[in-house]
Amino acid sequence: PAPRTVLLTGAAGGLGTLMRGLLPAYGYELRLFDAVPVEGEPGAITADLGDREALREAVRGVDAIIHLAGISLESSFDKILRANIEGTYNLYEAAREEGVRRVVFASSNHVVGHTPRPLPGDPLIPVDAPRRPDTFYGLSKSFGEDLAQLYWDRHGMETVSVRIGSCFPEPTSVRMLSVWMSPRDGARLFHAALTAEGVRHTVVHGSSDNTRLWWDLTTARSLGYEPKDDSEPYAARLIAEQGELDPDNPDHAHLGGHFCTDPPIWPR
Ligand code: NAI
Ligand code: 15L
Repeated sequence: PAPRTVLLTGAAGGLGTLMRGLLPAYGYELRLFDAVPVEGEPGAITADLGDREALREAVRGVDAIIHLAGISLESSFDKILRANIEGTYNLYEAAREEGVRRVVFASSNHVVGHTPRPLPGDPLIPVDAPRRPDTFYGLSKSFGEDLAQLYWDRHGMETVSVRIGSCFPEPTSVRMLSVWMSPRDGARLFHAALTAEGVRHTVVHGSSDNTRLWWDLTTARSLGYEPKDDSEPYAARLIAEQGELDPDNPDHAHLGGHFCTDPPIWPR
Protein backbone atom coordinates (compact mmCIF):
# COMPACT_ATOMS: atom_id res chain seq x y z
CA PRO A 1 0.00 0.00 0.00
CA ALA A 2 1.10 3.58 -0.66
CA PRO A 3 2.62 5.31 2.37
CA ARG A 4 0.35 7.65 4.24
CA THR A 5 2.09 8.67 7.48
CA VAL A 6 5.49 10.14 6.72
CA LEU A 7 8.16 11.39 9.11
CA LEU A 8 9.73 14.60 7.80
CA THR A 9 13.10 15.26 9.44
CA GLY A 10 14.56 18.74 9.07
CA ALA A 11 11.02 20.09 9.03
CA ALA A 12 12.07 23.54 10.30
CA GLY A 13 14.58 24.10 7.47
CA GLY A 14 14.12 25.77 4.12
CA LEU A 15 13.23 22.65 2.17
CA GLY A 16 11.29 21.19 5.10
CA THR A 17 9.15 24.32 5.25
CA LEU A 18 8.47 24.19 1.50
CA MET A 19 7.55 20.49 1.70
CA ARG A 20 5.31 21.00 4.75
CA GLY A 21 3.32 23.32 2.55
CA LEU A 22 3.17 21.10 -0.53
CA LEU A 23 3.09 17.43 0.50
CA PRO A 24 -0.24 17.33 2.41
CA ALA A 25 -2.02 17.89 -0.94
CA TYR A 26 -0.78 14.41 -1.95
CA GLY A 27 -2.64 12.94 1.02
CA TYR A 28 0.29 12.49 3.41
CA GLU A 29 0.02 12.97 7.13
CA LEU A 30 3.34 14.45 8.17
CA ARG A 31 5.04 13.87 11.48
CA LEU A 32 7.63 16.62 11.95
CA PHE A 33 11.11 16.35 13.48
CA ASP A 34 13.88 18.92 13.86
CA ALA A 35 16.55 20.00 16.32
CA VAL A 36 14.80 23.36 16.58
CA PRO A 37 11.08 24.03 17.08
CA VAL A 38 9.00 24.16 13.91
CA GLU A 39 7.19 27.50 13.81
CA GLY A 40 3.42 27.18 14.12
CA GLU A 41 3.64 23.40 14.69
CA PRO A 42 3.37 22.66 18.41
CA GLY A 43 3.05 18.92 17.69
CA ALA A 44 6.48 18.73 16.03
CA ILE A 45 9.16 16.66 17.73
CA THR A 46 12.11 18.79 18.83
CA ALA A 47 15.13 16.49 19.12
CA ASP A 48 18.61 15.98 17.77
CA LEU A 49 19.62 13.18 15.40
CA GLY A 50 22.04 12.17 18.17
CA ASP A 51 19.11 11.24 20.44
CA ARG A 52 18.48 7.59 19.60
CA GLU A 53 15.52 7.20 21.96
CA ALA A 54 13.77 10.21 20.45
CA LEU A 55 14.41 8.79 16.97
CA ARG A 56 12.93 5.39 17.92
CA GLU A 57 9.76 7.12 19.06
CA ALA A 58 9.69 9.45 16.06
CA VAL A 59 9.82 6.64 13.49
CA ARG A 60 7.44 4.30 15.33
CA GLY A 61 4.39 3.56 13.21
CA VAL A 62 5.27 5.71 10.19
CA ASP A 63 5.01 4.25 6.68
CA ALA A 64 8.03 6.12 5.33
CA ILE A 65 10.60 8.79 6.13
CA ILE A 66 11.79 11.84 4.21
CA HIS A 67 15.20 12.56 5.70
CA LEU A 68 16.15 16.20 5.28
CA ALA A 69 17.72 16.93 8.68
CA GLY A 70 21.41 17.68 8.79
CA ILE A 71 24.01 20.29 8.03
CA SER A 72 23.19 21.54 4.55
CA LEU A 73 26.43 23.33 3.64
CA GLU A 74 30.15 22.81 4.17
CA SER A 75 31.25 22.78 7.81
CA SER A 76 34.02 21.29 9.94
CA PHE A 77 34.47 17.54 9.65
CA ASP A 78 33.55 17.05 13.33
CA LYS A 79 30.19 18.79 12.93
CA ILE A 80 29.45 16.97 9.68
CA LEU A 81 30.42 13.68 11.32
CA ARG A 82 27.94 14.13 14.15
CA ALA A 83 24.95 15.52 12.27
CA ASN A 84 25.16 13.92 8.83
CA ILE A 85 27.15 10.71 9.24
CA GLU A 86 26.27 9.53 12.77
CA GLY A 87 22.87 11.24 12.58
CA THR A 88 21.87 9.44 9.39
CA TYR A 89 23.14 6.13 10.80
CA ASN A 90 21.06 6.71 13.96
CA LEU A 91 17.97 7.37 11.85
CA TYR A 92 18.46 4.24 9.72
CA GLU A 93 19.03 2.10 12.81
CA ALA A 94 15.84 3.43 14.42
CA ALA A 95 13.95 2.82 11.17
CA ARG A 96 15.28 -0.75 10.93
CA GLU A 97 14.38 -1.49 14.53
CA GLU A 98 10.86 -0.14 14.03
CA GLY A 99 10.34 -1.85 10.66
CA VAL A 100 10.03 1.24 8.45
CA ARG A 101 10.28 0.06 4.84
CA ARG A 102 11.08 3.19 2.82
CA VAL A 103 13.30 6.25 3.18
CA VAL A 104 13.70 9.19 0.81
CA PHE A 105 17.17 10.57 1.49
CA ALA A 106 18.09 14.18 0.69
CA SER A 107 21.41 13.58 -1.01
CA SER A 108 23.09 16.34 -2.96
CA ASN A 109 24.73 17.30 -6.23
CA HIS A 110 27.85 17.80 -4.07
CA VAL A 111 28.37 13.99 -4.00
CA VAL A 112 29.51 14.46 -7.60
CA GLY A 113 30.37 18.15 -7.27
CA HIS A 114 33.82 17.81 -8.85
CA THR A 115 32.35 16.47 -12.08
CA PRO A 116 33.12 18.97 -14.87
CA ARG A 117 29.94 20.74 -15.84
CA PRO A 118 28.88 20.02 -19.40
CA LEU A 119 29.47 22.76 -21.95
CA PRO A 120 26.80 23.34 -24.60
CA GLY A 121 26.70 20.25 -26.85
CA ASP A 122 28.34 17.92 -24.27
CA PRO A 123 26.36 14.90 -23.05
CA LEU A 124 24.41 15.27 -19.81
CA ILE A 125 26.01 13.94 -16.61
CA PRO A 126 24.73 10.38 -16.10
CA VAL A 127 23.41 9.27 -12.71
CA ASP A 128 26.17 6.64 -12.43
CA ALA A 129 29.03 9.12 -12.95
CA PRO A 130 31.91 8.38 -10.54
CA ARG A 131 31.44 10.05 -7.19
CA ARG A 132 33.64 13.09 -6.70
CA PRO A 133 32.58 14.86 -3.50
CA ASP A 134 33.57 18.51 -3.40
CA THR A 135 33.43 19.00 0.39
CA PHE A 136 33.18 17.08 3.69
CA TYR A 137 29.48 17.89 3.26
CA GLY A 138 29.36 16.10 -0.11
CA LEU A 139 31.35 13.24 1.39
CA SER A 140 28.73 12.84 4.13
CA LYS A 141 25.98 12.56 1.50
CA SER A 142 28.08 9.96 -0.31
CA PHE A 143 28.20 8.05 3.00
CA GLY A 144 24.42 8.36 3.30
CA GLU A 145 23.97 6.80 -0.13
CA ASP A 146 26.25 3.88 0.81
CA LEU A 147 24.41 3.45 4.11
CA ALA A 148 21.16 3.27 2.15
CA GLN A 149 22.65 0.59 -0.13
CA LEU A 150 23.81 -1.43 2.91
CA TYR A 151 20.39 -1.26 4.55
CA TRP A 152 18.78 -2.44 1.32
CA ASP A 153 21.21 -5.31 0.82
CA ARG A 154 21.23 -6.44 4.46
CA HIS A 155 17.80 -5.49 5.71
CA GLY A 156 15.54 -4.96 2.72
CA MET A 157 14.92 -1.32 3.67
CA GLU A 158 14.32 0.71 0.52
CA THR A 159 15.73 4.18 -0.18
CA VAL A 160 15.51 6.67 -2.98
CA SER A 161 18.56 8.95 -2.70
CA VAL A 162 17.67 12.23 -4.38
CA ARG A 163 20.76 14.19 -5.40
CA ILE A 164 19.06 17.53 -5.09
CA GLY A 165 20.40 20.35 -7.26
CA SER A 166 19.13 23.62 -5.77
CA CYS A 167 15.60 23.61 -4.37
CA PHE A 168 14.56 27.14 -3.52
CA PRO A 169 11.51 29.22 -4.47
CA GLU A 170 13.51 30.80 -7.33
CA PRO A 171 16.95 30.26 -8.86
CA THR A 172 19.33 32.97 -7.62
CA SER A 173 22.45 32.35 -9.73
CA VAL A 174 23.31 31.51 -13.32
CA ARG A 175 24.57 28.09 -12.15
CA MET A 176 21.19 27.42 -10.56
CA LEU A 177 19.52 27.81 -13.94
CA SER A 178 21.02 24.39 -14.69
CA VAL A 179 20.39 22.59 -11.38
CA TRP A 180 17.26 24.30 -10.03
CA MET A 181 14.42 22.16 -8.73
CA SER A 182 11.25 24.17 -8.25
CA PRO A 183 9.55 23.41 -4.94
CA ARG A 184 6.52 22.06 -6.85
CA ASP A 185 8.75 19.69 -8.81
CA GLY A 186 10.49 18.79 -5.55
CA ALA A 187 7.16 17.69 -4.09
CA ARG A 188 6.41 15.73 -7.30
CA LEU A 189 9.74 13.96 -7.06
CA PHE A 190 9.39 13.16 -3.34
CA HIS A 191 5.90 11.82 -4.01
CA ALA A 192 7.24 9.62 -6.81
CA ALA A 193 10.07 8.43 -4.55
CA LEU A 194 7.59 7.53 -1.80
CA THR A 195 5.21 5.61 -4.05
CA ALA A 196 7.22 3.95 -6.88
CA GLU A 197 7.33 0.16 -6.60
CA GLY A 198 10.49 -1.89 -6.19
CA VAL A 199 12.99 0.93 -5.82
CA ARG A 200 15.52 -1.10 -3.78
CA HIS A 201 18.18 1.61 -3.47
CA THR A 202 17.87 4.04 -6.35
CA VAL A 203 19.90 7.21 -6.85
CA VAL A 204 18.23 9.95 -8.88
CA HIS A 205 19.09 13.48 -9.93
CA GLY A 206 16.66 16.02 -8.51
CA SER A 207 15.86 19.04 -10.62
CA SER A 208 13.24 20.60 -12.83
CA ASP A 209 13.22 20.08 -16.61
CA ASN A 210 15.50 23.07 -17.13
CA THR A 211 16.43 24.23 -20.63
CA ARG A 212 20.05 24.50 -19.39
CA LEU A 213 20.01 21.14 -17.60
CA TRP A 214 23.44 19.62 -16.78
CA TRP A 215 22.37 16.15 -15.72
CA ASP A 216 20.22 13.29 -16.87
CA LEU A 217 16.74 12.88 -15.34
CA THR A 218 15.97 9.45 -16.87
CA THR A 219 16.20 7.56 -13.57
CA ALA A 220 14.02 10.10 -11.77
CA ARG A 221 11.46 9.83 -14.57
CA SER A 222 11.55 6.02 -14.28
CA LEU A 223 10.02 6.44 -10.80
CA GLY A 224 7.07 8.25 -12.34
CA TYR A 225 8.43 11.76 -11.82
CA GLU A 226 7.18 14.24 -14.41
CA PRO A 227 8.81 17.64 -13.89
CA LYS A 228 6.68 20.55 -15.04
CA ASP A 229 8.93 23.56 -14.39
CA ASP A 230 11.91 25.13 -16.16
CA SER A 231 14.23 27.85 -14.82
CA GLU A 232 14.43 29.54 -18.23
CA PRO A 233 12.04 32.43 -17.44
CA TYR A 234 14.63 33.58 -14.85
CA ALA A 235 17.58 33.34 -17.26
CA ALA A 236 17.57 36.78 -18.91
CA ARG A 237 17.50 38.67 -15.60
CA LEU A 238 20.13 36.52 -13.87
CA ILE A 239 22.50 36.64 -16.86
CA ALA A 240 22.05 40.41 -17.16
CA GLU A 241 22.93 40.76 -13.45
CA GLN A 242 25.73 38.19 -13.17
CA GLY A 243 27.00 37.50 -16.71
CA GLU A 244 27.21 34.14 -18.48
CA LEU A 245 29.21 31.33 -16.86
CA ASP A 246 32.89 31.68 -17.81
CA PRO A 247 34.62 28.41 -18.82
CA ASP A 248 37.95 29.87 -17.58
CA ASN A 249 36.60 30.71 -14.12
CA PRO A 250 37.29 27.79 -11.69
CA ASP A 251 34.11 28.69 -9.76
CA HIS A 252 32.14 27.87 -12.89
CA ALA A 253 34.01 24.73 -13.99
CA HIS A 254 32.22 22.04 -12.01
CA LEU A 255 28.75 20.83 -11.16
CA GLY A 256 29.33 21.85 -7.52
CA GLY A 257 30.16 25.46 -8.44
CA HIS A 258 31.82 27.48 -5.69
CA PHE A 259 31.69 24.52 -3.27
CA CYS A 260 34.70 23.22 -5.27
CA THR A 261 36.74 26.37 -4.78
CA ASP A 262 35.70 27.76 -1.38
CA PRO A 263 38.55 27.50 1.15
CA PRO A 264 38.32 24.32 3.25
CA ILE A 265 36.88 24.63 6.75
CA TRP A 266 39.20 23.11 9.36
CA PRO A 267 38.26 22.16 12.94
CA ARG A 268 37.61 25.09 15.23
P1 NAI B 1 18.42 23.75 6.11
O1 NAI B 1 19.79 23.96 6.67
O2 NAI B 1 17.56 24.93 5.85
O3 NAI B 1 17.61 22.73 7.03
C1 NAI B 1 18.19 21.65 7.70
C2 NAI B 1 17.40 21.39 8.97
O4 NAI B 1 17.99 20.27 9.62
C3 NAI B 1 17.40 22.57 9.95
O5 NAI B 1 16.08 22.92 10.30
C4 NAI B 1 18.18 22.06 11.14
O6 NAI B 1 17.71 22.54 12.40
C5 NAI B 1 18.01 20.55 11.01
N1 NAI B 1 19.13 19.84 11.62
C6 NAI B 1 20.45 20.04 11.42
N2 NAI B 1 21.18 19.24 12.19
C7 NAI B 1 20.31 18.49 12.91
C8 NAI B 1 20.46 17.49 13.89
N3 NAI B 1 21.67 17.07 14.29
N4 NAI B 1 19.34 16.93 14.41
C9 NAI B 1 18.10 17.34 14.01
N5 NAI B 1 17.91 18.30 13.09
C10 NAI B 1 18.99 18.87 12.54
O7 NAI B 1 18.66 22.92 4.75
P2 NAI B 1 17.64 22.72 3.52
O8 NAI B 1 18.05 23.62 2.42
O9 NAI B 1 16.27 22.74 4.02
O10 NAI B 1 18.04 21.23 3.08
C11 NAI B 1 17.39 20.11 3.63
C12 NAI B 1 18.19 18.86 3.28
O11 NAI B 1 18.30 18.72 1.87
C13 NAI B 1 19.60 18.86 3.83
O12 NAI B 1 19.95 17.54 4.21
C14 NAI B 1 20.43 19.29 2.64
O13 NAI B 1 21.77 18.79 2.74
C15 NAI B 1 19.66 18.66 1.49
N6 NAI B 1 19.86 19.39 0.25
C16 NAI B 1 19.22 20.60 0.06
C17 NAI B 1 19.39 21.28 -1.11
C18 NAI B 1 18.63 22.54 -1.38
O14 NAI B 1 18.73 23.03 -2.49
N7 NAI B 1 17.87 23.08 -0.45
C19 NAI B 1 20.28 20.78 -2.18
C20 NAI B 1 20.88 19.50 -1.87
C21 NAI B 1 20.65 18.84 -0.71
C1 15L C 1 23.25 21.87 -1.41
O1 15L C 1 23.54 20.71 -1.20
C2 15L C 1 22.85 22.80 -0.31
O2 15L C 1 22.21 22.13 0.75
C3 15L C 1 22.00 23.95 -0.79
O3 15L C 1 21.95 24.94 0.22
C4 15L C 1 22.55 24.55 -2.08
O4 15L C 1 23.80 25.15 -1.81
C5 15L C 1 22.69 23.49 -3.14
O5 15L C 1 23.40 22.36 -2.67
C6 15L C 1 23.41 23.98 -4.41
O6 15L C 1 24.34 23.32 -4.87
O7 15L C 1 23.00 25.02 -4.94
